Amino acid sequence: MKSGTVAVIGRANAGKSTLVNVFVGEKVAIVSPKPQTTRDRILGVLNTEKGQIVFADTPGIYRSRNALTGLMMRKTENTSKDVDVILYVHDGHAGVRDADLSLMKKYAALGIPMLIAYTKIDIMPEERIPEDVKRLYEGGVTADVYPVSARRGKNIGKLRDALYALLPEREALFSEDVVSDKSEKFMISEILREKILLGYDEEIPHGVAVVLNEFEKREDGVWNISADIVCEKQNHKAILIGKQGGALKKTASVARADMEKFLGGKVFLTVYVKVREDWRDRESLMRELGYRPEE
Ligand SMILES: Nc1nc2c(ncn2[C@@H]2O[C@H](COP(=O)(O)OP(=O)(O)OP(=O)(O)O)[C@@H](O)[C@H]2O)c(=O)[nH]1
Ligand SMILES: [Mg+2]
Repeated sequence: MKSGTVAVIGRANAGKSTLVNVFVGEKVAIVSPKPQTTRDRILGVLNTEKGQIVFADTPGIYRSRNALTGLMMRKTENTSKDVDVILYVHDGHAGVRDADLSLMKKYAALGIPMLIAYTKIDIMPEERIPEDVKRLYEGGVTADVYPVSARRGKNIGKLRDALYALLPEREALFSEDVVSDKSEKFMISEILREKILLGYDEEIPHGVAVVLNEFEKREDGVWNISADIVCEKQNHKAILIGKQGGALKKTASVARADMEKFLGGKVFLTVYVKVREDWRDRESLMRELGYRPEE
């Protein structure tokens, strides 16, 4: 059977996690309209009669000077070097800039087979696609380009077949019932972070980490979950909580609904907001909050 790993790489907000979720057929990575949604490498596994593809979703390429971004970018770089195929995801709707060409050429130069997913074609004029593909080619990018829409499921099958064609004949890396390398606990904390990304202006979620202090199924089947929302500034705490706690209540209630879907049971959720001044620039705090370099 065919089996191997595919690193999903590209700029922040390009649509990588959405694409991985569509391939896997389950939500293994959270998604939001804000850049830097994904902070870890997340494996998502697809099994078909053709074989197994292990997608490695990665933090999107983003310029920002804090230590957390530095750590995220190292995770992306390390992932790109140790896979069978690179799937470079480009947001077609955003157009093609010189910086995109440089990034594509940088990853192509690693010498690993590479395909380009030119995504979000559902929200752009169709006639721009061939023009952009020509611009890529003339700009020195020779990888095959697959126009897709993860949101509409367009051309996903074609891209999947092209990926299989590049994978070696090999035994499966994961057993068939595995969809992700991340734990339920990780996904639960990510669900809460996703709702914060969706519910607040950019500067707030970028400085938020979620830590679960309690994650336990009671005898009556109800999940007891208690989470700290850790932010980096005192005034962010006030915004997160909102007037009479309204904003936090709303966030927790949307998060709880999604957690219940994910766990398939009732959830009792308690959230607290804490401040760890500028944690994104302090290695020891980053570690404490779960952001560590890979071993
Ligand atoms: N219209 C449209 N929107 C899309 C498509 N794919 C993703 N999006 C949207 O684009 C935004 C970013 O998607 P993500 O999947 O989080 O992007 P990402 O590349 O993983 O972003 P980072 O993790 O921040 O690097 C979200 O609002 C998605 O809903 C698509 O095919 N069509
Ligand atoms: Mg992502």
